[in-house]
Amino acid sequence: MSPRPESALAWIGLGGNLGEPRSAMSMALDQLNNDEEIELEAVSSFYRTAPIGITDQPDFINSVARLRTTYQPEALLEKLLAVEANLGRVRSEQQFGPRVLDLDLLLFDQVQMDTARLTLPHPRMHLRRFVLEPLYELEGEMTLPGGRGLSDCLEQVRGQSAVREHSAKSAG
Ligand code: PH2
Ligand code: MG
Ligand code: MG
Repeated sequence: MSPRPESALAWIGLGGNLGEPRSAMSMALDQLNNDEEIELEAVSSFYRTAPIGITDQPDFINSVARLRTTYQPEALLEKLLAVEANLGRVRSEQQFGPRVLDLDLLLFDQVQMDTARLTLPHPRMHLRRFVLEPLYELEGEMTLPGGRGLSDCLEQVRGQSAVREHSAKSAG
């Protein structure tokens, strides 16, 4: 029997602004947790956030979750894309446009990588309050790969809107 690979911690960003994003996000978390290679450890509150990038679209609901996983980063990314597809995500959507469900791999331990398929940490996470605020709720101060402090990054994006809703547990 081969030994089980060591597990890693991964943080994912969840978002959506079409249909019922809260329920799509909750179902996505269930689907992830049902995978043998993934254990859902923590989920932030849901936040209502103004759209970044293309601003002429509905507000988003955003959240961050911490997973323990025995997947490698690329395999976890494939899993996230599969869950998005299961829950009705259509890939022809505009890059920063409206979507039912978006699952982004933000951090994978302290891994730094940049391939055609995957960049870690997520290249825009430090610019987005809708990511940093829920991440801070889960982890408090943490050092991001590369050495920047989470609260320093958060200070830079305080001008963006992020309103905390109920906790993810009660989301239906
Ligand atoms: N996602 C985008 C583009 N803009 N804005 C907010 N507030 N939340 C998002 O999740 C978001 C966005 C592309 O993934
Ligand atoms: Mg995204
Ligand atoms: Mg995405």
